[in-house]
Amino acid sequence: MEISALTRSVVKHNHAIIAPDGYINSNVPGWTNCTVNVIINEQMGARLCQTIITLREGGRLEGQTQASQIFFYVVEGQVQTTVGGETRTLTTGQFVYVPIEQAYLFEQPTEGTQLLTFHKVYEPLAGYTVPGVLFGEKDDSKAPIYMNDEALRIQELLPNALGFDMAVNIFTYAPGGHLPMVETHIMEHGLLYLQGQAIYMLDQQWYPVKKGDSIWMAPYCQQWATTMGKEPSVYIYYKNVNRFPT
Ligand code: UGY
Ligand code: MN
Repeated sequence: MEISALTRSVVKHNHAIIAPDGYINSNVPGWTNCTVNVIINEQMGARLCQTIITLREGGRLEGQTQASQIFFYVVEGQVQTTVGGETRTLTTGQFVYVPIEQAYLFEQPTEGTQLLTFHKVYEPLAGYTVPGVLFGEKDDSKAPIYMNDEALRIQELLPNALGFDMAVNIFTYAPGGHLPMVETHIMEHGLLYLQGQAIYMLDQQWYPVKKGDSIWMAPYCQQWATTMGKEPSVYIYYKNVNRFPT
């Protein structure tokens, strides 16, 4: 029998691992017939919000973004999505980016559909227009090799353009793959493991992680990772980008 007093989750001042075993549900106005878990939020010192939403039959997310843009990614399942006058059925691996001040509707999900969201307060940049609605998908053929290492591939899901102040990337590590260096940087990350297992080093502490785990890394939280086991490890992650370092 598992011991309920143990968990792999940790919450520190500059990083957190959130494993699903500790989830407690939140009610979010306008999001109905679903379970919402707020994984990362300003309450823990972060400047982004990350949620995981599990939709039941009849599940519905209806709302209007305000100061924060929201990136919705289908981790599993299928849902009908209407944003900016366009209706599409989104399935596993597909996403929609919803800019600020934009109405959105998700409805008619298959039972158990899981969505990941990243929210960030949008910082306008003089001379650049606010991004519009964007649909897209995970596509391994669009994931170039990272830092000349055949074992590492990154797909950028959002355009690399100054109008955007957030990036969302999918990082795939083939067996044996690891980050080429310990990263020390100003950007913040929110992250969800989509596949496999790994060892993550955060602020000189070592954590075993796997599919379904989320990680928060504050600015300057030192980070390194290596995949573990015989299958690739894959995560989707958020990063704030393209703004003046105040
Ligand atoms: O883009 C990044 O900073 C990325 N290489 N970091 C990470 O995967 N922890
Ligand atoms: Mn990084």
